[in-house]
Amino acid sequence: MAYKRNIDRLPIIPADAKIHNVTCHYCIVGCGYKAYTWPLKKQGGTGPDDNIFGVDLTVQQGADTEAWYAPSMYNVVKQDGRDVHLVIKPDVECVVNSGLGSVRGARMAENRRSDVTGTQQQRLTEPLVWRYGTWQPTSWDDALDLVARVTARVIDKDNEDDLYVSMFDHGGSAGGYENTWGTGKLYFGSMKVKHCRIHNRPAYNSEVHSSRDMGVDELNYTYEDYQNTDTILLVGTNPVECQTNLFLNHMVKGMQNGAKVIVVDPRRTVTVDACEQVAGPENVMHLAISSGSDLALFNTLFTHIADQGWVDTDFIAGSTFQGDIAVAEDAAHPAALGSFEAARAACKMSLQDGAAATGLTEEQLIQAAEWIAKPHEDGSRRKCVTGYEKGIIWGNDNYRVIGALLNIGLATGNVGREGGGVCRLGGHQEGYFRPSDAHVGRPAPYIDQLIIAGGGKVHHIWANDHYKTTLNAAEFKRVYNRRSNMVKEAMDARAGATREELVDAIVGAINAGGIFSVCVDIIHSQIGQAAHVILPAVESGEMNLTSMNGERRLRLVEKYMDAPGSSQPDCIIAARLANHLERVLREDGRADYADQFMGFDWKTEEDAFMDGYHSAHPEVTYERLRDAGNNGVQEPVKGFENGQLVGTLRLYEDGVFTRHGREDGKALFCMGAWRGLQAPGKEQQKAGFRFLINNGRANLNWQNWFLDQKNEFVMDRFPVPFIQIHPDDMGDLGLKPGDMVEVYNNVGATQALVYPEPTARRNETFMIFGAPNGTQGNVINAGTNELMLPNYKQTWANIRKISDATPAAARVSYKSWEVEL
Ligand SMILES: Nc1nc2c(c(=O)[nH]1)N[C@H]1C(S)=C(S)[C@@H](COP(=O)(O)OP(=O)(O)OC[C@H]3O[C@@H](n4cnc5c(=O)[nH]c(N)nc54)[C@H](O)[C@@H]3O)O[C@H]1N2
Ligand SMILES: Nc1nc2c(c(=O)[nH]1)N[C@H]1C(S)=C(S)[C@@H](COP(=O)(O)OP(=O)(O)OC[C@H]3O[C@@H](n4cnc5c(=O)[nH]c(N)nc54)[C@H](O)[C@@H]3O)O[C@H]1N2
Ligand code: SF4
Ligand SMILES: [Mo]
Repeated sequence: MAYKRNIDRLPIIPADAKIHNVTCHYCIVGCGYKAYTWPLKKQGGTGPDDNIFGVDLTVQQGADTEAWYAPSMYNVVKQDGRDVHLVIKPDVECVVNSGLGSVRGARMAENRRSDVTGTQQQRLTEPLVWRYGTWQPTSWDDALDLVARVTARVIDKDNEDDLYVSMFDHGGSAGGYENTWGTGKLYFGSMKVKHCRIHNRPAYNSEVHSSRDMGVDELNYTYEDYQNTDTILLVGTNPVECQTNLFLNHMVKGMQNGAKVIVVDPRRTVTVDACEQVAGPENVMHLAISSGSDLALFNTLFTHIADQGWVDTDFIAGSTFQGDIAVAEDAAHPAALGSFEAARAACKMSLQDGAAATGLTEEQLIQAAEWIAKPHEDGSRRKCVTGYEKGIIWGNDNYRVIGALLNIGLATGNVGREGGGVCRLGGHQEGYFRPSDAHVGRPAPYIDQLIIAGGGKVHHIWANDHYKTTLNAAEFKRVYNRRSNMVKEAMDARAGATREELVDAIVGAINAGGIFSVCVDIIHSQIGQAAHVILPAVESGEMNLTSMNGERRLRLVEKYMDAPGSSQPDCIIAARLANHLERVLREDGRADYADQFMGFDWKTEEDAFMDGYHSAHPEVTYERLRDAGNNGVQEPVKGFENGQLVGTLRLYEDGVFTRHGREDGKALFCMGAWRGLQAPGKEQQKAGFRFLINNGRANLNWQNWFLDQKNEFVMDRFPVPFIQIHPDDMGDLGLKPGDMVEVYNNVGATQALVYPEPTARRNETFMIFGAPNGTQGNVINAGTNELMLPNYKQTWANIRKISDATPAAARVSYKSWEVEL
């Protein structure tokens, strides 16, 4: 058990503690927190003048008191070189979370690196270079010189195709406007790297091509829309566990105000359970569709709603494309786009066919259509807000499915209206600001497959770990280990050589099929085990960082602690790498090319912010964001009036749709008919293996466990990844709770601990993704949609027992996750 959990007292925050604005850097919701710091040798007192809360702490506080914090919200960290107490607690004034925390955000403090309390000692403190058969610590100049020299050998002014880049495109945990600009300016400004991919998918593309092509930005509402709507439609998302305070602070209020809820998910989630408890089961529909059948569902609902005349004819006439086809189906558009009537014809699906494809009853389909679109008795329009996420983004036929869902929102006039919106619920926070990526092309190159086929000579990796989180991961790791080892062996063979000799040796190994790998991370990750140079980055809180949340709320996280060792913000690492590339190219006599790497004389993250985001949004500065506090401003920022930034509550309130870049400002409908499991190899896998290996997230774990793996609270709960299985299936396989199983199929294998789940359907399991000791991605095949969107969710495999529960697994509770709220 973590030491703090046994602690019986914590220091009182003194009245004069320093206060910093913090947006939780984990999920998209971006809850407001305050970080309090004060010198180690000082403590507050119980008197109202002696503590930050200004209350008499000798008396019992009320249940909702703010004058409180939990052990997980406390740590001792360095600030300006001195030890300070740190408390990071939820901010009641923040409209996003109104003082709520979550099991992730409320542990931000305990997950900071501390030399006093010993937390997160895994954090990297200095650059490491592969030398003498292992990783050796070194200076930034030494490490970056090697990276620059090797990189410079494989790139040229008009050909950067041998440099492969994997980079985050988000805000919050890594990313942020500073860091996406730093990396973006380097790879898309100085260079035009086309062999790049994003942290969560094997290409540089959009998660929601169709929404954008239809003219609709995917984050178009404001969270309040959940509070004043008639129906909340949740598709392929599990907000209790993944967007926790959006659920608790906004969706729950909506249900309390009378909203009905429809959840589209093949499995019963804790979200379904929580909605039933809040709204009453009669106001909640769980559409437990067959895995991957969303398109059939949406096309059927669209057809029925249109046939009943429950559409918003004024909106369709005024704000959507009139005519037939606006964009034809082609290699870049997996469905044609056009008018409402054209889409109605193309998507036509009867209740009978819809029921057959989804496994639902016709009654369920009719009721869902009524809850979404049937006007009120007085004839007024029904409001419906739609939130969707990875169940369809990483699901079957991404382009058509998202298009079909948006068709319903557009047809019913629910985009750009109060109580409406068709939005991604989101993953990380957002913070994208980069030069154009048009040179990448569409469809974008499938980077993982190219690497597996021997492509790429130098690979720069920024804040992601494909070993744990990509698809076809077993094959990727096998090839990547072999290719990076070729370079390690060449380096080992030249131990003691000069820099020039070493670079020659590396380039020799690269040309023989090796890959030189540079990993920028905050810990020594799994793909980092294959890397030759490891560069330590800082996290949110160790730098100033701007990002926006799922309702486009832009905030500044103020730096409240020192970075470990010599680690640097990602934007500064990108700048120093650019500086070194410029120098090396100039030394090489390639002055023209070297000139392209100028403009990186940033000293701080604020310099990067001013050079990037601020240049396009001149009214936004750190100072103004600091003043805007944890409520920030909703993008797009329209101006600065009376000392305040002026934002935008909701997009498209004027009924003009622009995301596709069309001059007419009209939204398009998507003409994508249902076509079964679309990605290559999925139908065969489904036919060949017994169990659906549905996969995704759980409340406690954050992403690939990069911090979790050194956090006792998390590891005590799940020492290894779980797989939820119906007890009768467990019986068939001779399994007990906690047993270790191997999950295997035609592309790979992985392992997990068995967690009984009585609400699961037979032969349908759910496994947590991204764990360090059981990568679910090992059993996902390489199949993507036409635009290289991975289909992580539709995976089938067999299961066999490996061992009885290990001692760590035997201690775990296997109780139901459905708890009384
Ligand atoms: N099977 C399956 N696979 C999936 C998914 C799924 O649902 N199922 N989901 C996909 C999705 S949506 C996502 S987002 C991805 C996640 O995949 P990844 O992006 O690979 O996973 P993260 O855990 O977000 O990776 C964060 C890495 O960045 C490092 N890091 C954290 N903060 C910083 C920082 O400030 N700077 C730097 N340089 N490094 C930092 C961490 O140590 C960690 O190694 O997984 C995808 N893969
Ligand atoms: N606790 C926690 N929260 C997180 C994260 C985390 O790691 N931990 N990661 C963040 C990130 S980066 C992301 S992208 C988001 C993801 O947030 P979500 O998308 O909400 O989470 P997932 O668990 O990936 O998938 C959501 C649901 O999709 C369902 N699903 C599977 N197949 C299908 C299908 O065919 N159709 C439909 N309709 N549904 C299907 C799954 O059963 C699952 O319940 O979460 C963010 N929040
Ligand atoms: S809901 Fe998301 S943003 Fe809010 S505290 Fe939890 S992890 Fe952080
Ligand atoms: Mo994500």
